Amino acid sequence: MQRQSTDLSMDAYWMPFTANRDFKKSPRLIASAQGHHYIANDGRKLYDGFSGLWTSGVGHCHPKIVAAVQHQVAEMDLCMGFQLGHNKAFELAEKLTKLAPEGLEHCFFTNSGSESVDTALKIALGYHRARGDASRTRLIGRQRGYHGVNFGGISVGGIGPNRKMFSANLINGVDHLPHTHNLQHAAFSHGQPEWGAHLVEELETLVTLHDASTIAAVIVEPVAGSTGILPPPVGYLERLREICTRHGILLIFDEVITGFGRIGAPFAAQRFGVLPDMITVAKGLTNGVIPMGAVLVSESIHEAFMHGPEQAVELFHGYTYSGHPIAAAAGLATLEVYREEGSFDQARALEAMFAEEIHQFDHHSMAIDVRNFGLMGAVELASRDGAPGARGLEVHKQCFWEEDLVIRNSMDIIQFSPFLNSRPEDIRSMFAAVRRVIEKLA
Ligand code: PXG
Ligand code: PLP
Repeated sequence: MQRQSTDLSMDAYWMPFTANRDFKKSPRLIASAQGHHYIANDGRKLYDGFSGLWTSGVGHCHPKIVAAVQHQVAEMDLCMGFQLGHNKAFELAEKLTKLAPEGLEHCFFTNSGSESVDTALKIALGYHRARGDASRTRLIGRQRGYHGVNFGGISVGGIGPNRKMFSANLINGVDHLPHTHNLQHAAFSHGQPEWGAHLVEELETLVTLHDASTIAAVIVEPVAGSTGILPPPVGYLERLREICTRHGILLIFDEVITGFGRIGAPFAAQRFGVLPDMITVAKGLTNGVIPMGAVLVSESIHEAFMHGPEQAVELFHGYTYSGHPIAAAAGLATLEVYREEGSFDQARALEAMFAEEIHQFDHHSMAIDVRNFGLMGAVELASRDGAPGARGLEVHKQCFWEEDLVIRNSMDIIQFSPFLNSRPEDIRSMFAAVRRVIEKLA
């Protein structure tokens, strides 16, 4: 395996979600990014099969977004965001709510998906309280759900390793629906599995157990992403909406990954025709160029807060950088690019070939499942005896060193997140490269 020579001191930087000691023995360092490629420190041009980190749908350093950021940083670097405002935050909120399904008419800005999730959970609790329904405090997530890394997000989240170190301090009164992955009934499904909608009935069981009057909200990823792509079983989200509505429980769609064209529509809510009460977003909001997230909120939730004396703050929540001018400028330019280039339709048009290509792995002896929806895809490899995750990380590394390709693994699940404006031949080459790597694996 090749090595990049570097005299960089690597000790100080504690890298996020990274095997730090392993990485620093053989660092994979990137010097620049342009369009669909990274340039590594050693000069190699690598194809980015993950669109950044699900972030950069229209490619790296899109000239229009770069120009907007360059202009904004010189014009106004920061504007105090509490009791003061600037045009671009209002314009972006307006445009986002126009893009969102009808009914989600308000927008609260954050700086990341994790902050969006914790903000949405707080708004849910505040909403019930504002309506005199303060006993509705219970939050319900789903096993294998990823909702970022803040305390609220890991509490409703369902990824064991993200929770265990903090388990005694997770927020109280949280339950989890079962996840929908099942190798026996739904392995190698194309798109949404036919099997599994019944699993949502567990919510009725939780309502019976706790009483609806104690439950504030349910949060799910419409297509679970980080855990390894779990599309919703046919009928699942529709039924989830019905149960929540019947019991006065708010439904939050965490669309940090599924938002902004990743599944061929502005939001999963539109793709599936299911209207949640709130949507959390980040990543694609600025094409990954500047950190920014948002919570899109229904008219009736927002309205519930707009009472009391007019001079009083309605929601005691906000971040120094909520609605940051540079992020807002990046967001506005990004939405403009999506519109001008027809990015969501481009993604939709690529879906069929992406599905066909990824399902070439269905008959590979090492694959135990292949899952896809929109431009989200996963090939799940059998784990090596006694070394879960080893194969997956090896695929990531071999792709980087031997195939000039960046993809991601979650344990032994190889994940793909191609650009919304990918060239079909690049998607084909990417899978061919991964196939070569897997052939060589033990
Ligand atoms: N919700 C969802 C559904 C996400 O996918 C977050 C919240 C948190 O966003 P921030 O911006 O705080 O990271 C995410 C982020 C992966 C991977 O490998 C996915 C995410 C982050 C890092 C890695 O799939 N999703
Ligand atoms: N910690 C301290 C000491 C602060 O003063 C602030 C914000 O003023 C924060 C944390 C929160 O930072 P942010 O608003 O960027 O989330």
